[in-house]
Amino acid sequence: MTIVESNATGRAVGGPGLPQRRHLVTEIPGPKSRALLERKSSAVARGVGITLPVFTDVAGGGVLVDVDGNSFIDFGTGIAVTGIGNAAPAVVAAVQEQVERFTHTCFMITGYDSYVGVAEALNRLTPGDHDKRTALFNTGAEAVENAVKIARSYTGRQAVIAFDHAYHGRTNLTMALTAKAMPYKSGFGPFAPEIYRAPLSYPFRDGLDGPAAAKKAIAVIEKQVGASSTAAIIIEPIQGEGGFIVPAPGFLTTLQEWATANGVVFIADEVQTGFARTGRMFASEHEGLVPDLVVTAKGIAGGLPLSAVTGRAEIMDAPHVGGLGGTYGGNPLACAAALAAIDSYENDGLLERAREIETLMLSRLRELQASDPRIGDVRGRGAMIAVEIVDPVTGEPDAALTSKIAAGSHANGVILLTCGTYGNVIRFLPPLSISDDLLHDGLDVVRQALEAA
Ligand code: PLZ
Repeated sequence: MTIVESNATGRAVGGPGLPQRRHLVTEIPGPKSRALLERKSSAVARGVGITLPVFTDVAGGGVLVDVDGNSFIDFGTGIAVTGIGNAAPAVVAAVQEQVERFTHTCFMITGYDSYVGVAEALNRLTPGDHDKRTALFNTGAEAVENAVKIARSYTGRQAVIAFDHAYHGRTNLTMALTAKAMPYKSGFGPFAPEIYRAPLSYPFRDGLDGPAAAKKAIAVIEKQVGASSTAAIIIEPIQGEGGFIVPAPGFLTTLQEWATANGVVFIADEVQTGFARTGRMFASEHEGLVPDLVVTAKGIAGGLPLSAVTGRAEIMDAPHVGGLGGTYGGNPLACAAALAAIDSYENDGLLERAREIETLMLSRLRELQASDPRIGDVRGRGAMIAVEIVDPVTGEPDAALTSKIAAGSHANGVILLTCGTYGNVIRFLPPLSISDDLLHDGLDVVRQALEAA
């Protein structure tokens, strides 16, 4: 049985050349993964969890092959990262070319053109045609922290408004912005001050239209914080970890109008929603939203660690020279990867592909919902789709059933992630390089797991 490709040296290679099929050859986890799991538990801190008990050999297209030779359908993309496909050939080539020239200089010491190129691309692609600037970092959380620094520097104000169900990271400031205690915050306080939380639009649960939900949030901000103390509002245009919650139309734009009228910086956290994931380059575009600052990461570099803050030149340029940076921010390998990935998002029909995936997945999942009342809601955009699992009688979240569906899917060769404040949302984040056949096969596995649960 050979299911992995190899190169001239006999080393396994990933990418789209891998056989695109779900194929299990051992029990899950297989013997090699079990041995690695044992080493993990004696070598790696237990706080670093693992969703599927398997270790990766190669990945590409729409599959991931583990060290025992089991081929999984990838509905996770490493949490919305490898949108253009794992080991995408253009990214591999760009990184290989760069790694032989130089691996690092620190952009704050001596520059290189790929950093500037990524900044130019983000300035061009993020919503709005105003004058923009970009700064590069390593992770989503680090970019969020910097967006807050920049907004505070620009406004001279301190308070930051985040929302119910928000996820912005695991560093100290971003833990404070993140809404969910377990597993992200419990025991890790005290948290950064001057963070306040406003209610979110959650159409499935609050029944409010967008402007009405925004009015509620604005009332909280005005009464509990005060507009004149508020530096920024930060929000995910579609919430990721919080449950793939698409706010009601008009929620985001009403908030933004209020922010603009009150000198408050509007920050869109597009870390999970960015780069064609939702069928647009950025999810803000679905509502014509033009954020003051846009935070990006994940999909930006095809799997290499890179993040960015992009926004209005006058806001971005508020911090003093030397006020922003970091040793690795905008690392040359990550920038080379990003230029290749961005080119692919723009020129390989990936926006259209994301919309096709949306159509296929929504219709299959709504069909399932029609015959199974445990699916309370089907929602999402592009290749960012979710189902909310509920008790059919009470409508209460059913986290236990959700875990069973995920476990049943894992055991049958589908990488499937859950999310949500109540742990009752199954989320689908397939790569845009996946075939329709694999989407259908993966959805069949999920349906069977739901029926069996
Ligand atoms: N903002 C909207 O989705 C990362 C993290 C999962 P980092 N989401 C997945 C986990 O359990 O750690 C994320 C996000 C949004 C910020 C972040 C943070 O990005 O690159 O993980 O720091």
